[in-house]
Amino acid sequence: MRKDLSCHVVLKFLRTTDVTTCMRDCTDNCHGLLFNELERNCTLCASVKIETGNPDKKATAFEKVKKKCGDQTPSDSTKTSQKLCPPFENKKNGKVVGESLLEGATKNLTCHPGYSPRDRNNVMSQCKNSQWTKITECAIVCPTFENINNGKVEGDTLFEGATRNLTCNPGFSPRDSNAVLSLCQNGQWTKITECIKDCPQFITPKYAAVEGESIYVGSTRTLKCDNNYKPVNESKITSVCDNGMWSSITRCVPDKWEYRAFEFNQSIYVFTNQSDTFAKAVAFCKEGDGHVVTIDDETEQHWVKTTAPIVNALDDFWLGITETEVPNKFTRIHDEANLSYYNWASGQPNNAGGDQRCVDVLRGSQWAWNDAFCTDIRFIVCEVPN
Ligand SMILES: [Ca+2]
Repeated sequence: MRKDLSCHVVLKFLRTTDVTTCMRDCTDNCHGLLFNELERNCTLCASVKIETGNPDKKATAFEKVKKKCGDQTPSDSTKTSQKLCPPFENKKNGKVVGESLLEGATKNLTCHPGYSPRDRNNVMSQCKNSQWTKITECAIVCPTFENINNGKVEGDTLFEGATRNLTCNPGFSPRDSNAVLSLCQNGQWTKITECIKDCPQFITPKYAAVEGESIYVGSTRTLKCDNNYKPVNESKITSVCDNGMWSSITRCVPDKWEYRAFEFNQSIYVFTNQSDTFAKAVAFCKEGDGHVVTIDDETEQHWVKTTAPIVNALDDFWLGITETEVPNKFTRIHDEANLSYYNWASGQPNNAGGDQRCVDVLRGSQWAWNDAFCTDIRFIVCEVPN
């Protein structure tokens, strides 16, 4: 059949709605024209030239069609019944497969290795009203996902739009629970949070209550002092859990305390305006969950020496140490630790009068130490953990 298919016949078929039938019938014939060249009617043969494929063969085909059809301009009805799309522009980093330019034809996008469709649901373009519908682009694939310390990520592909879900190991929690998902976007993984160690049980300071139960990173405890107590440092009443540790929280001291407080090396030094015997001083500091100040090394001594003068009314004050059974050996009374550092004033300890078993710090001797009678009256400085 149609061994001698003429332009007239071609045009006739093109006028029919069933172009596909025409194609099938004419594939092997049609004066050596290629299958898809039959899609174009005679007046649109020019588009053959810029189609993909073998240019020489196309050009020959074009010439043939032109020669045969040159004076057979199709009718207007033919033109309107045969809409065509323009040649498809190739996609970067990918290949578009599909030859027909006819209304209704489709083209499929395949991305080159190392690339993936940005939108996997939109890889097919269709010729509609002489326009190709918009399709997605080829995006670079994401690198291998780096593991997260103390957690595990789930997800497989590295394609655009792929996800990784983070689960922290037991005893660890996500720093930001809203950022446990990473998305492959433009060849990069979006930022994902980290797994942080949970905190231990919170130890509530004395004379106070705290609210809160969770022990995850970012959890907080806020101090509320009991009646007749106040926080020694108003600016530190909240503790936050981070890296498996609670940040320092202040302590509650009796409302009636009057003092100037300074922070140094994990402690609050409460320079009170009270003075009393050593035993009373010990009891006094306990009421504020602290102890009579001790000086444990040269750094602390230096700090006391530079800070004490700031407190105008302050005079000689007690240290929280007493003499042991061994003469001139002293121990800290709050935890019974032996002392390894001393800073005696010149000529001290002299055990004057035979029973100087307590220790005070002398304003008049650059805040160096002296052994004194425990019944002496000295200022009270309390050291409260911060
Ligand atoms: Ca003395």
